[in-house]
Amino acid sequence: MPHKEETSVSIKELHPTFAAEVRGVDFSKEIPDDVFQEVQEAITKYGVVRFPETGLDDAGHVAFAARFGELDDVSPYNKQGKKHRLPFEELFDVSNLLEDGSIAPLDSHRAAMNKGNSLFHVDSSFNPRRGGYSILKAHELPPAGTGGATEYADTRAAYDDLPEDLKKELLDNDYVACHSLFHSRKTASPEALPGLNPEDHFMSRHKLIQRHEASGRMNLYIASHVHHIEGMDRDKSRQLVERLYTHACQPKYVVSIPWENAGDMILWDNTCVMHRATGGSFEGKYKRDMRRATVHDMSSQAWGSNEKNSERMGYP
Ligand SMILES: O=C(O)CCC(=O)C(=O)O
Ligand SMILES: [Fe+2]
Repeated sequence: MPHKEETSVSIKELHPTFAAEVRGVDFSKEIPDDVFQEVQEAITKYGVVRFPETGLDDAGHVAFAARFGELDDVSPYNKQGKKHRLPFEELFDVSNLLEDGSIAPLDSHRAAMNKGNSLFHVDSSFNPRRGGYSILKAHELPPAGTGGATEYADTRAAYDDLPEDLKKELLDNDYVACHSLFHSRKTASPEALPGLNPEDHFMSRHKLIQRHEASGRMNLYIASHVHHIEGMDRDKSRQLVERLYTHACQPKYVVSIPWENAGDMILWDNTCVMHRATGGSFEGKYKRDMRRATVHDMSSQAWGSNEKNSERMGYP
């Protein structure tokens, strides 16, 4: 074994099976290759990596994300007539703010669409090419103690713990799940998007059980976006999706990571963990300005069973 030089990086585990905090990465300058490699090893192993107080601005955030691969952007959302508040198309606005920077009223369409993020999900599984890494940074936070943590669920551990007979059924049948952004939005806010039937729109198809290539471990690729299992009787499909989703969302697979300071950043791998936003007393009262860059998945499973095209979903 060649001797590996020590870097400044230190790792603290945040949960018994996944998620870690990484300190000692100096974001104020170009990150050396050996440090970046340690970050890659950490995200492969832990699925979620928290970097406290990065000091990164929007441009630095986008540049860091771009080191992982090709970035997704917000153009499909803006095609629907929305104005983008942020200076980069590669930054998704997951704040509780309107386009003019004011707090979105709780009864606004913006708040209704944001509610979808409070269900455990993976990013962009509803597009032909799914999301790989997401990198979320706090720009402005509500006062401490008013809520707004982000939670993560370990879907590799959830798969490992499934009963053997269910695992066998899943593997033998190699089920494909159909994902829709409209479905999760309607689940979270049934009154929003009236007259819109997810079944009239594109659904992205991805294998329900797949190997997470970077770690070699099996993963249950499920999310609030899953509308049904292809080719399965609808009642049976609903029961199976509900059973697997409820299983993966159990508290024992979940870690809650609070945001402490502006500049805190969390990197996660959508192909082996789910995540969700949580509410709190800040809602409707204080700004929570969160910005996210998402890297297109680059594994062999990135496109699932979808046609390779640049179509992506957005909502009105
Ligand atoms: O606001 C959060 O805590 C998470 C939002 C979200 O789902 C995302 O950034 O992908
Ligand atoms: Fe998300």
